[in-house]
Amino acid sequence: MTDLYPSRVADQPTWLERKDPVIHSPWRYESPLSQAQHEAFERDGFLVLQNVFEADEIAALQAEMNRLRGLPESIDPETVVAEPSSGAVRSIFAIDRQSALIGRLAADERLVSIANHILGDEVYLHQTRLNYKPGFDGKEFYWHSDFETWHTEDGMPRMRAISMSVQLVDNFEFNGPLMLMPGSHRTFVTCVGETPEDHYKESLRKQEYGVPDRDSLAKLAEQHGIVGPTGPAGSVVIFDCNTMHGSNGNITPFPRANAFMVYNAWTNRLVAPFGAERPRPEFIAARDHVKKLVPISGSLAQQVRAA
Ligand code: 6CS
Ligand code: FE
Repeated sequence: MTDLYPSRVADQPTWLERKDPVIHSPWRYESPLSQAQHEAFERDGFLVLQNVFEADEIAALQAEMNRLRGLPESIDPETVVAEPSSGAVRSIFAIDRQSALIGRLAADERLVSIANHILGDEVYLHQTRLNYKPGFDGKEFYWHSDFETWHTEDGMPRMRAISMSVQLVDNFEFNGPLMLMPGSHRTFVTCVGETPEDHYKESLRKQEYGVPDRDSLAKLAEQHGIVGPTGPAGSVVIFDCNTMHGSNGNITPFPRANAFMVYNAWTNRLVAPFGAERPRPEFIAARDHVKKLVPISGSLAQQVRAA
């Protein structure tokens, strides 16, 4: 398959035009986004939705997040990533497969219907994770395009995937919220440096490869600016797979936790990595056990009561 976005192959970074649509369906009256939201996502490469979930649903998610932070027996240790310095839990991957409630959240009609609309296809979960960004110890996520990694290391062919970050606690401007460069999704910044063997063992703690060069980041920030959407627990940040983003460390006592789901178009399923010897493991990039998501309606809190 032709590599439309070759990265980590040259010794100089380059800028490539995006070759894929941002939204793969036309806006219609019955679309799950308003016309203004549809146009905002197209223009900026991200969208923030507030008050998507009810208070009892958020409470159920927070209880589940706290339960999982204790790393119960049921959590596969391989899916847990610790903070480089303190050893505190930084992320738990494949969380939809290890928590019935997060699995239910990922399949919720309020999220999947938007993914179907933006990606113009049925969707499956490429990756899910619970990010804890603990108080005092939460380290930064340096600037990056997710697609650069998913294309180069996972074999994701086209820019036809989106991330949804459901904020599980209030996101303030000071506890390390996500920062995005609006409009950066239209430029693919290639990276230099060959992908090391088993790169994910380091990159999920602190990413060193697949990291854009400083000149490119400065130029993108100059052109597009930087925004750091904040919002109450239950807000959802939806962003395109190629929107440049990162987040600062968290030295406040307030954790910044979110449930992070990546929806990939069914027709965009992974092939062989475009820039790595071997594909990353299934818990980071779903390849073999993928299934089309059937949207589920109703309260998440019901799921807990029924369990
Ligand atoms: O490598 C990855 O797939 C993950 N790393 C980051 C920093 N964002 C995307 C994704 O969760
Ligand atoms: Fe990312």
